[in-house]
Amino acid sequence: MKTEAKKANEDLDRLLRQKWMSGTWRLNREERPLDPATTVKPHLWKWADIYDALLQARDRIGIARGSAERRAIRLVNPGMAETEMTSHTMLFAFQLIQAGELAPAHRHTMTAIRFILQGKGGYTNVEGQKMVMEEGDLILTPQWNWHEHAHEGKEPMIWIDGLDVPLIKALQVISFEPYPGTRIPVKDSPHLAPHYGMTRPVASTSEALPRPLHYHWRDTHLSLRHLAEREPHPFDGVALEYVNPLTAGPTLPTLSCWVQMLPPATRTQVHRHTSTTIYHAFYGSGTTVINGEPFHWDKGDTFVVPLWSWHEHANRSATEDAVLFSMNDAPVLKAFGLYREEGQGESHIGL
Ligand code: 1HN
Repeated sequence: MKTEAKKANEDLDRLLRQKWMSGTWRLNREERPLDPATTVKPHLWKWADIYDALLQARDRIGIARGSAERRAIRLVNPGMAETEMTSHTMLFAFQLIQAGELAPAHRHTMTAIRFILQGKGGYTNVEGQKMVMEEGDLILTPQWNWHEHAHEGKEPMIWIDGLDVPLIKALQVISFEPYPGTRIPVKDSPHLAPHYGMTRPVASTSEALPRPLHYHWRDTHLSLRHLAEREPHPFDGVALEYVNPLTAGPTLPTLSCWVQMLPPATRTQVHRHTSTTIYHAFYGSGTTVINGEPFHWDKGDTFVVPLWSWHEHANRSATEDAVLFSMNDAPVLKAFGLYREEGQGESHIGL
């Protein structure tokens, strides 16, 4: 009797399959977990390895229109070997450009951020807005904006590229277009440039909204120092989000960037949330414990904290500040009411 019923069920399953249908009674436990389950692995990349890879690429890979348009090294999450992404939603890469080189113009439906690590004299041009890169600056390339990078200095420029590639891929809306001309004209006439920082040339006839795409380290650093005079956030330390001043919302619709300082010999409390974060140690050294496993970081190291993982940070130095730059996908989760956060209110890192 039992086997007959089983056979009838199998017949039904087969019938449904043939007609491109399927019964919901087939759902298994893995598809209905109590807690979010992720394939993203916690992982740390050492700066020495990233830097060595960049130098090798500098010597071997030329950048030119139509061949390699960018010389960038991606961080591949050990849980995402097939897609070569850093998390299920984000890609983190390190780009090197030499004096005189041009990373030719294009645009795509992916959104990008750049965080500048080394060099002087490089710039990125986003829709005619030429932004000269300085260490610690954050520069945004919103989706579908024409952009190119060039370098008029001497020493190589190195920066972080952060993008929402895997998210846009999952939504199946990747579009990529090479720029039809050679260079994006720089809008430097007062009549064309919509905005100069918080001012506008009086001769300008433009009523375009300002495009706040460039966050200078000199400003960020001052804000961090001011905030450091107050009580640190229990889970995040002295932490700032780069906001979009036109919307008062996150840095970008899909990505939020943060910078956070851990004063000497301080640690944060353990918490977890449904967003994923990629951290880069801008300076200092510390330890981040992810689901009980310690990850020791020094300047330049980069690591992933997957969603719903318990984590806490500590500054390992008793005398020097530590600063982490990070990018997360929280805006996506918040937009759909999927952001959840839990705190344990304790710290396991002994100092
Ligand atoms: C891209 O357009 C840049 O414009 C860097 O510098 C890295 C990784 C994947 C897809 C597009 C850039 C990228 C990228």
